[in-house]
Amino acid sequence: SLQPTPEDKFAFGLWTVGWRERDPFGDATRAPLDPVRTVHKLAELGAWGVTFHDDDLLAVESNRDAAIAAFRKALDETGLVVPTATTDLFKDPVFKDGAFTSNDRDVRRHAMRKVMRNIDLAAELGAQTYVFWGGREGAESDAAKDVRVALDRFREAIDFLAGYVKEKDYGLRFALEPKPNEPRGDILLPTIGHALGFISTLEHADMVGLNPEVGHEQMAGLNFVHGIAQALWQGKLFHIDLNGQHGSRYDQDLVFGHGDTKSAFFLVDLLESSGWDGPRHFDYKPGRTEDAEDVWVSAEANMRTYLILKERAAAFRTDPEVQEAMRACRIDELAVPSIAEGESYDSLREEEIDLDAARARGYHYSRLNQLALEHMLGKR
Ligand code: 3MF
Ligand code: MG
Ligand code: MG
Ligand code: MG
Repeated sequence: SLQPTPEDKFAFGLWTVGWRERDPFGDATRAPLDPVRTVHKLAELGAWGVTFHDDDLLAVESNRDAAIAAFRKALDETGLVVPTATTDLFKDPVFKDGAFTSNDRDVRRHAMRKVMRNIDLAAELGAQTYVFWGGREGAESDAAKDVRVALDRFREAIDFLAGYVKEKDYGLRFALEPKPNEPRGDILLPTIGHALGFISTLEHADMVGLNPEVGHEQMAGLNFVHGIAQALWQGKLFHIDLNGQHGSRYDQDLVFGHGDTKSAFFLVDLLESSGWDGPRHFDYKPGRTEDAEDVWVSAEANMRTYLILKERAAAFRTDPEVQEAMRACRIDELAVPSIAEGESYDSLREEEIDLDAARARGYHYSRLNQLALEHMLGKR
């Protein structure tokens, strides 16, 4: 069915539907949205979870305790869960040169305090994942920042905060969110690959993984499905930000599937066939043109698109013609180890390949690709 239910594990950030659509050229086009209303509305639409930056809770109530109490009450009333939380380390001008990697040491210490305070709240609300998007960790000039030293400070902050979570026994895991640029000219940990490399150097590497976002990898011209596959392969997909993007331009944060739809199809196919049981978390922005009601139409569209693609991907996988086409492509042969168990170096050296036959052999991918497209378009 295309009606979302909590079993689908759909989650939205408060900052997504709550985005007021300020941009560098224009003022907000929508009024602030009360997080309490968001929680009720998301539950009504069949979502399962809601996520937030510390400051998102203050959208209409500036008293932090009152804001948290109202949010908690809405969660209790609706049964919506908080799988994930994060820190706003980008909006306040104090972070203009970065948070964990600002050249200003006082700012770095302030950033860590801000994170610790919200980690306490995240743990209280039962979150399992704490996300870090280092939106201001970067530079516009290669002369402005010693990147090697900045990475030392980045690592210091993540190690320190991971140590804090372990000491408190919160059971939270960290998920780093790569992004190549915007709002900084260049952001540290720009891609999934950079972030995986960084994580391998951490003291508490076991509890740190990734929160990749569709549009962020596509901004860098990369294949998101390949990035997610490698993150899964390394056991480092801890969370995911689903949205849409048209290639390498500014961060569009479109509705899921409203960008590169074919990539979205193969992404859902990968998540579903790999048994991903984490949140299907949407990090999109309703368009600047949309009014207060359109916001909910766009929220629904994310979930509906996911469910349609899930249906289409399952049909693709179970179609006997597709299975036959996959065999013709020898996709199963890739699962056979290249070297047999216990095989000697000499045995490999002595074997010969019929080069002319191998050169001539086709892989028949066009047929398979077309079958995928036809399933995706509902033609099969
Ligand atoms: C920016 C983002 C961020 C992160 C968020 C959670 C504001 O492009 O994607 O959204 O997802 O900070 O870490
Ligand atoms: Mg984005
Ligand atoms: Mg974004
Ligand atoms: Mg994101």
